[in-house]
Amino acid sequence: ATYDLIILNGVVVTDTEISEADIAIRGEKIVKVASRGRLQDAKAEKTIDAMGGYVMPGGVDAHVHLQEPPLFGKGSTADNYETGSRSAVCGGTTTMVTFAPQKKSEDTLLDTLQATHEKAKDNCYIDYSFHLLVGNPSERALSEFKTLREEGISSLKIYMTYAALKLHDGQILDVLLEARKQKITTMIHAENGEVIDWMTEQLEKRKLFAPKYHASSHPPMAETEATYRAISLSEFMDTPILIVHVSTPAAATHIKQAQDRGLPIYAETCPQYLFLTKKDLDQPGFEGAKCVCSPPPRESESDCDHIWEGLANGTFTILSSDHCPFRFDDSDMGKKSSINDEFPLGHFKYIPNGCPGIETRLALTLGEDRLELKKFVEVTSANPAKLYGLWPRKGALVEGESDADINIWYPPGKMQPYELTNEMLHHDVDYSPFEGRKMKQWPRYTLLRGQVVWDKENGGLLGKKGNGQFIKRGASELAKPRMDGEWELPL
Ligand code: DUC
Ligand code: ZN
Ligand code: ZN
Ligand code: ZN
Repeated sequence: ATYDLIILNGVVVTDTEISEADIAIRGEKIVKVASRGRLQDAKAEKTIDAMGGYVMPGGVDAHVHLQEPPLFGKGSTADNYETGSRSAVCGGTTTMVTFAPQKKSEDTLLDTLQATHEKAKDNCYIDYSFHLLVGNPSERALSEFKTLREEGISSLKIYMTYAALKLHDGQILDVLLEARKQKITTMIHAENGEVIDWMTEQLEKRKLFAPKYHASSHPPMAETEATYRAISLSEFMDTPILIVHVSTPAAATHIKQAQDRGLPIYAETCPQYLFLTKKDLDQPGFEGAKCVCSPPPRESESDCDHIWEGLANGTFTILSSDHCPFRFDDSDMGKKSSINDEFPLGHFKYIPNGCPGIETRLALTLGEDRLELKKFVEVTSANPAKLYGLWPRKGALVEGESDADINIWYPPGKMQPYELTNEMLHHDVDYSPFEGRKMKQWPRYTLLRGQVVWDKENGGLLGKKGNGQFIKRGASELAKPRMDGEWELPL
């Protein structure tokens, strides 16, 4: 046969085009995208009839926490590389970029990278790479950025909050300067840690410990201020940044204004800021702990509307899950590790921060019918690939260049609307913050480098752990300094 697999009768959607087209795959690659009918008589080992469903590049989730030690409150992440990537593939995500976390007490990044490779190796259902999480930008760590690039790592993340990770502004400048030299994209968690600590003390004085006070302890101002500070530091150093998990309309406005001035400021948001609000934290008993993440779900649906608008108008470059899973009913490692003798109903400040969402990101967002289809592909697949140096191998359907990582969705209206339950999901977590949501979509088939790894109606998960490969990444396609040459100290 000429081809290994052809996909007929789909509506092919990329970030730039929608067309009635058929796709031919040979080995691991897309070799032909042809207008309807032209592949009808082609010889192929196997044919999939997409029946008018959307055919899109596989999801790229560029913000995933797996197998991390306690960093964000008590407790460690529930999913390891196996269960996290299994959950990903069952929801149509074929590439993930997880964090390789360096602690404050560690001097080197290369050991961190090595240790994270060991966690992932032979365990992943999907392709993967790492962002280095820089907890200690020591001279040694900074001098290793060059080697990181040679190892295929072209991005890192830093924090402006969390005792275990927080960098002060001078350290952020150190990181930005070296990142600029090495063409590394810097992701920033922008919340003002001192404001959070101060608010936490005020709440404690008033004996307010319930999960909902997590939101009070992380006021929008803490995010807005830190976002503007991050933008200022980035502009000063003329180096691109990506602000992760933006939740606040005022922060989005600062980002938009910086972008309109031509600054290389990129931003990410996540489904929790599209679908959850403070109400989800304000549940009877300890239930609200399920939705404790940072930044927290915000005040009202109008905040969510603003975040949707930011996706539509390009303020947000990417939509990631920030999958950071903790089990709910687990008093050692999970949300309930924040319950103790002193705080029998829990204390918000000890609740590990994070929600699972790697499997629900695509279907939840697509099913909402609120984003144009090309925009959906752009923010969930094409842009994360472009931003982090994976494009056009990932996030695209380019003949001869793109891996055959593909989602085939149900034709619009074909799926009976249903309610999401945690039982449907494949993570190692005992809840979903999106339990009970009305869903209209799910991937019918998912392909990873030409192999059907998910077939919803025939066996479900068909992929195997170990199918996923580490992907070496190059420089960002999007994030570049405005000026060429070395940064000059302004005198
Ligand atoms: N926010 C979370 O909710 N979890 C992990 C880290 C973070 O910044
Ligand atoms: Zn703190
Ligand atoms: Zn973060
Ligand atoms: Zn995160």
